[in-house]
Amino acid sequence: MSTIFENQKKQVAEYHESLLNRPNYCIPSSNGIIQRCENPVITKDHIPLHWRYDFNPQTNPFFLERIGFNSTMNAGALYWKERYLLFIRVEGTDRKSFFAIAESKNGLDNFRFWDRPISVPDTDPDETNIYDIRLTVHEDGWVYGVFCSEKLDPNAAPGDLSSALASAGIIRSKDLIQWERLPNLRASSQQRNVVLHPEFIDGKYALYTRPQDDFILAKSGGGIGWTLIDDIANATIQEEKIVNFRHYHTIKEVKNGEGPPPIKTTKGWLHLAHGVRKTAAGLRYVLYLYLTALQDPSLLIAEPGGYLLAPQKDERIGDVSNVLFSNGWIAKDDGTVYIYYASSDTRMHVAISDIDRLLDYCLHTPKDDFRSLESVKKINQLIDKNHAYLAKMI
Ligand code: M1P
Repeated sequence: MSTIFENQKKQVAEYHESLLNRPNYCIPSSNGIIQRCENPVITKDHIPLHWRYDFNPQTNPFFLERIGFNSTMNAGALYWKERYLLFIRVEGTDRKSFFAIAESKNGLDNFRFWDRPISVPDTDPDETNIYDIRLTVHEDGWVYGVFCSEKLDPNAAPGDLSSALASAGIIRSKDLIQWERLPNLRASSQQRNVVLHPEFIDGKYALYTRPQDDFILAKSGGGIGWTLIDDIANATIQEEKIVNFRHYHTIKEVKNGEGPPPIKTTKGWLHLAHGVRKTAAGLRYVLYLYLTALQDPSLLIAEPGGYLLAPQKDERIGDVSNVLFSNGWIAKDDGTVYIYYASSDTRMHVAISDIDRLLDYCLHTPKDDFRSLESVKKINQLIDKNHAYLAKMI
C-alpha cells in the first residue's frame, strides 16, 4: 500500500475524529434569555468519510476526496429514543441538497451521521432540489417531514435557467427508516416554509404556510399563513389566512416564514420564525418568537418587538451571508429548549433556553409599535418604573 495513500488517509481520519469529539459548551449571555454555544454543532467537515472517499488504494491511490460537500444547514430536529436528531440539509458541491440524520446524546456535541442519507421516494422526475425539512410528531401517530420541493419553472422564457417553482413535499414514517411519500401540497401560489401543526384542529390537519408571489418574493403573500386540510394524503389549500403579518420597517418587512412546529405551553403555542429585511448589503435574516392561543393556534396573542437572535461574529459570513435560519428545536420534559439554527446557509449551531424564559420574553418584552418615537416612549416608561422602584428601595 502506498505511503501517500496511508499518510493522507491517516491525516484526514485523525482530523475528522478530533472534530467529532470536540466538546461544546454554552456561553453565558447578558440578556438572560438565551445562550449560544461555543462551536457549531455540524459543519461540512462532520460528514462521514465513507461518503466522501474511496477507501480502496487500487482505485484511489492518492486518497482523494471523490464526492465533495458544500454546507450543512437548515436542519429539522427531533428527540427520538433518548437521542437528539438533526435532519440536516446537506448540500453537495454540485448544489443539490438532500436530508441526512445526525444524532447526539446531549444535543450539544458529538453529532454523528447515520450510515446513509435519507432516501426520499422519487415521485416527479422534474423535482430538482429538496430542502429545509420540518419534522412534526403528529397526534395521528406518524412522524411527518414537510420540505421544499423545487423545480425549473416550465413557463420560464427560453434561456432562463433560474426561474423556479417551490412547493411543499410531504413524507411520513413510523421508524425514521422507511419513508412514505404523499403528494405535494396543492396550492394556488408557490409555497416554502410549510409546517404541519402537531394536533388536529376541528378534526383536520393544520398547516402553517408562506404564500409567495414568485420563487423568491412574498410581496402580496402578507406573512405566515394558516390553512386546514381535510386529507393529508391529498393535501390541498382551500382557504388560507395570515397568522403573522409582515410590516413596514420591521425585521420582517420583506418576508417571514414559520420555523419548526410550535411548542405547546401552558400559556399558548410558542412559535419560532425567521424575518427578512432588505439592506444595502442584501437581505438580512433574523429569528423571532411569537405566541398564539392554545384553543386557536391561528390567533396571535403576543409578539415581542424585534429579534431574538441575529447573525453575529463568524455567523455573519458564509455562502449567503447575514442569515440565521431555524427549522428545528427540541423542548425537553424539564422545560429546556434546544434551538438549532444555521448561519449564513453554511453550518449548524445550537442555542439553549427554557420554556419559562421564552414565555416571559414573549409576554413582557414591549411589542413593536412601528415608530421611532414610540420606541423612545417605551424606554422612558422603563426608566420611570426603575427610578420609582429604586427610590423606594433607598
Ligand atoms: O438564503 C437564505 C434562505 O433563503 C430562503 O428562505 P425563504 O424561504 O424565507 O425565502 C430559503 O432558500 C432558505 O433555505 C435559505 O436559508
